[in-house]
Amino acid sequence: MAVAKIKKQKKTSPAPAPTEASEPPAPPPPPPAAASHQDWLRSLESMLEITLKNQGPDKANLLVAGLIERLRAAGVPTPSPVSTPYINTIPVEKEPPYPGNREIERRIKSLARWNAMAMVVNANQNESGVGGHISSYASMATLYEVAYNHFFRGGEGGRLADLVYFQGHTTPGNYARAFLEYRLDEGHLHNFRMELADGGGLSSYPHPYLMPDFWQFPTVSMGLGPLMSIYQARFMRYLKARGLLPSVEEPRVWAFVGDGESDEPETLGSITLAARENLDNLIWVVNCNLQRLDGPVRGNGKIIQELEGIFRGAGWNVIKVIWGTAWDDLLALDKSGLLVKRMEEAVDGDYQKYSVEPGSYIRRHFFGKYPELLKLVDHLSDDELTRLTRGGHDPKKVYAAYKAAVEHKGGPTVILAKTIKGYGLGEAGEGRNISHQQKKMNEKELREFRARFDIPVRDEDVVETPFYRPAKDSPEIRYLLDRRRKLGGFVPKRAVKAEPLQTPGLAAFPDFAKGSGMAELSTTMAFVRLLSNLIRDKTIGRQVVPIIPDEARTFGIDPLFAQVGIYSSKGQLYEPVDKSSGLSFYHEAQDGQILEEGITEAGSMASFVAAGTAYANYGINLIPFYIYYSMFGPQRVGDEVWLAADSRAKGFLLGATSGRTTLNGEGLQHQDGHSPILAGTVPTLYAYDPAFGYEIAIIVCDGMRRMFQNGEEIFYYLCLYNENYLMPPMPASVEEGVVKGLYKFKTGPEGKKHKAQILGSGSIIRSALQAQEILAERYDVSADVWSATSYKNLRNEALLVERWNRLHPTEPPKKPHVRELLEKESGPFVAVSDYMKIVPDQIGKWVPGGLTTLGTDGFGRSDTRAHLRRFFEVDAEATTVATLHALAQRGEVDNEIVARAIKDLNIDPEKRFPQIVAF
Ligand SMILES: Cc1ncc(C[n+]2csc(CCOP(=O)(O)OP(=O)(O)O)c2C)c(N)n1
Ligand SMILES: [Mg+2]
Repeated sequence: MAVAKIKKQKKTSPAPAPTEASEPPAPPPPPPAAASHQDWLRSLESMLEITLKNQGPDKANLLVAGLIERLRAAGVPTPSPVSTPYINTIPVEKEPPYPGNREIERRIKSLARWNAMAMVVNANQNESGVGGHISSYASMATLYEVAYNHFFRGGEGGRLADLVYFQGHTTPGNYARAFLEYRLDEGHLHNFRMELADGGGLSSYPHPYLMPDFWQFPTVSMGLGPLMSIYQARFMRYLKARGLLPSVEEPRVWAFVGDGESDEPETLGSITLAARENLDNLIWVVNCNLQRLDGPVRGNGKIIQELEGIFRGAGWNVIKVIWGTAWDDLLALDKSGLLVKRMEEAVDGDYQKYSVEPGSYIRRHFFGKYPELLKLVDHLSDDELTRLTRGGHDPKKVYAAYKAAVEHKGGPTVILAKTIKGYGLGEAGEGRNISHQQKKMNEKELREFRARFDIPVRDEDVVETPFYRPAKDSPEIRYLLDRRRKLGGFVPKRAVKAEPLQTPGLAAFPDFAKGSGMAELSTTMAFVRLLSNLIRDKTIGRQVVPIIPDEARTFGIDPLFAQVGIYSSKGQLYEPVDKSSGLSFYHEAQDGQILEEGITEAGSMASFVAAGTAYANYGINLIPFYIYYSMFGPQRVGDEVWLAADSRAKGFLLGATSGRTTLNGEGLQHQDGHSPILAGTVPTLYAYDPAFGYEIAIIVCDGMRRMFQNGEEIFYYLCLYNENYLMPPMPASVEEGVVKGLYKFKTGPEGKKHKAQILGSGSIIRSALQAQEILAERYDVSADVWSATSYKNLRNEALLVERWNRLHPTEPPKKPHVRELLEKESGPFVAVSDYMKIVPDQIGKWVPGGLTTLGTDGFGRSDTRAHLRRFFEVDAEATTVATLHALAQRGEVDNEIVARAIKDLNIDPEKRFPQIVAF
């Protein structure tokens, strides 16, 4: 049809309408029917020339853009220009009528504005320094309200709710809305940012950990919300492709993003994925209030134009909402294109200035640049000039954009909405650089605010900034509740509906308890075997979500490619070069189970969070296993791990190729000696450093039971190594010890003169086991070797007990588990770790007689394992000497023996020490 339209237009005159400025020359004659390509080109050129001459470059631009648009509509693939004129993308004639009651919606919005402002002002009046933000929500109110009244779909009636990533510091607006919806009461609002108050309070920002029935997504660490939203929308498609999404209408993912937030690499870093994956379930709304915290986002340029170019280049559908309805008449009158030219010329710094100055300033400086433009606004008073609103404050424009966005097919949409920071705050912060920090308002400012938004608060009460909510049966509340009912219930709302899984126990994996026989393998390989067993498991196999950032071959996971396939929305359109290579060929499939994310730990972590919170967002328990290069875990994406905890994500993080000396050859950047410390900082993360296959199986089974059967909202981190050795059979009765964090693995020989205890973890337990032999054979010492699977667990338990004792001084004191365990043993305690010494040191204070620790502080080096372990002093010899020295300290062996051992074991006592900073 569109093609027919193009053909039809050939016959009509393409010349533009004459302008007042000059009479256009006669239009070129239409080319004859059989015109050649050259004739067509010439005629188009002359049309362009005429437009350029008479109407200026902007109109010429529009003309070409219009032609390209026609081609595209006719299905002809055409490259998108990266930028379009600085006007609304949706022309006024294509705007749909507004479906709601504008007047009543304005009243609701005004009340939300007032209550949001009052919440922050009150909080800071009662307790100065509590903080909160007024101005960000003030700029967002229309963007949110139109969505609340017409777009956000709730999760009632068996459907899945839209997933909305609200801008982090606009929470007062969300709370004010929930108050008007009668979901929160005044008490809650009074306790904004007073979470420890009696009866609880409201968290400063969206934190599912703190308000688990309300918030779904933490967003206030800028950049993470947008990133998460992309992977969430993609994850939804993955679930759908695998038949795991209930067959209901697909929910939409909305992300509200600050324009300043777009500076974060995480915000824009993955946008091409959204276009590549045709995520038309994803809508971003960038609130372009032109300001960030300190000042303008792009004072010398235009953030909207910059973002448009980036998003269009990445293949997104871009809808600009720049100008409010009041500008439509002016734009229609502007036949010369001069107004659009002026709009393009002014930079964001200018626009910010126009938002704080009176109409006379706008007249002089904006319109006054060209006499023709001054004429254009002759009929408007100065006051009317200030009321020429920006698109993001105009519900009609915003509605049009949202409607176009939800109807857009084939790719994600970004709405770039121009607003004013602190809108409505007047001198208290509208458009001011201090706006972001504004937390108080004086009486005059409050009165102005009240008048501007018609808030029915009495004169004498204004200074008290009382919260205001009309009665439940008032027209406003009835209207908004009715809208929410029609849209399926309240948003945001976090509801856990997932059925518990029957997770397999250790008995389901007898091979792990048996050990590896004569076969040497690494803990990574042991884990991969467990993973493929789990994937094959009849009850939970389908729930397993393996996630990997381009390292499957490094970790030996590639056989899973053929087994369950790599998820690809397009399937596999080519024959992989390694198709004939058996099990590990690169097999992409539309229902693939593996998320092979490419080289993006940030993206992989985002997928982990999406999978690990599916129990709350989609009502389905999934078991994510995200395996990555251990150095690029919390060290690289620490804030996302923190976010995972706040999101109450469940699942397993697996730091492979871990250990500072076990990963030989790779050197400083790759050798991880600190991830357990970072994992230790995350409250809901259980950190383990297992040494053997059966330990991994025990930990994973126990973790699955706790998370997916019992519903505990926790997650796990396991260090995995790539050193091959025989995996021993499981000793009797060690399961509890493995889970708690410490158990005796191998008792030393009988009949020796001295006794010692050595704790090892992960691969480096081999240093302890070899030292056990050396000590017995050469130094008459019987050392017991323990596997310390989790120092974090031991420490946390001990801290709890210690605190209980402190607070119950008259009751018999309890004993920390680690103390209870170790005080029965004799001899000094030595720990050896492939991580920094601070890892075992965590339990030092509860170890009878103290703990000697060997660890790998300092930068890694590329060399062999043996050299590295000697260098970092964590090999069998160093462990032997440390044990002898500890015995000598207790007066049990002579110092001469230690000196002799240093010599015999070829240890250079003057060698340099890898730890860098010394005092
Ligand atoms: C990662 C991170 N860095 C810094 C901050 C502190 N911060 C909070 S709001 C803000 C400015 C936000 O500007 P913008 O995104 O434009 O949002 P607006 O308030 O203007 O809507 C900053 C820097 C943060 N929350 N997260
Ligand atoms: Mg901003």
